[in-house]
Amino acid sequence: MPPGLPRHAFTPSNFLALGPEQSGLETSKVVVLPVPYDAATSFRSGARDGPRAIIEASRHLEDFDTELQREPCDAGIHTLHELEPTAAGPGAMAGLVTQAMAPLVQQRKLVALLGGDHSLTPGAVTAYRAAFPDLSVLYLDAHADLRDTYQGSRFSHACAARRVLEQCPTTIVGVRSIAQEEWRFINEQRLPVFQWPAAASAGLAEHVLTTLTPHVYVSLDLDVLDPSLMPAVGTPEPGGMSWEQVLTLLRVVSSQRTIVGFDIMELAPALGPPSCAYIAAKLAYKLMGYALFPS
Ligand SMILES: [Mn+2]
Repeated sequence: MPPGLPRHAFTPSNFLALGPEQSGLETSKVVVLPVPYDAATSFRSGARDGPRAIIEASRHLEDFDTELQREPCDAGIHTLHELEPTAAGPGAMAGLVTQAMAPLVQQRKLVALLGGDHSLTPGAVTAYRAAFPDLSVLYLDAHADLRDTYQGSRFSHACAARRVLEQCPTTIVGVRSIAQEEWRFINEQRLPVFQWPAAASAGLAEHVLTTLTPHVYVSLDLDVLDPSLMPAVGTPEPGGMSWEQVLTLLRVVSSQRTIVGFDIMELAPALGPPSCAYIAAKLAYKLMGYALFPS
């Protein structure tokens, strides 16, 4: 920073607007990877603007987490530059995500992928699966994303959970929109898919836990939340999970399993009020806190 001005005259543009002592790559346990890519969406696009909006909104969060009674940013949060999209298609883009994340995962960083559309998640899981052979994925989404192909592509965001399932056990929670072919596939394979609101009960978290291995990657499509809270998504579905239901599930999972990485996907900020980017940022910071300091 230029000499002659006090440090508080400059707001860092990283996640949580952290100063250099809390955001160096070497010393940070958490690494934020923004990926402004939405070429694989099917309805309304705009998720390419999600990462920037989340990081911008995160500067308005308090560092202190009242539930955990500590500042998770004490572990250090480094924000990478945005990963540049490729025009070679979502399969190639997911490959770039794997490449970008692999060295970070090898260093046991907690990588927080900010999307971007859900087609990026299989690439993140590839990086984590290489480092944690017993990995499982907790996949929160209004949609099952289990089609084998969609609109001519195996790498559409509507196929993301199918591509994840090919790599490791996958548990899907919050589903309330499903194609008949997905319905048949779920029943044939006896997949752990918790449909909403039918699965909403006090025992949900314990039931979900029985499906998860010791190391868990959390993939969260923001459309799992009810659209009254989170309208800024490309494919909103009524009847979704509440803020408290999502946090309770994640907190219980973090207390019984190790959350090694996560993503927050599909925020399309132009499709809703500014509160949506703030909610997405807060969710990312809550997940960092749960993963770093399990209660
Ligand atoms: Mn979805």
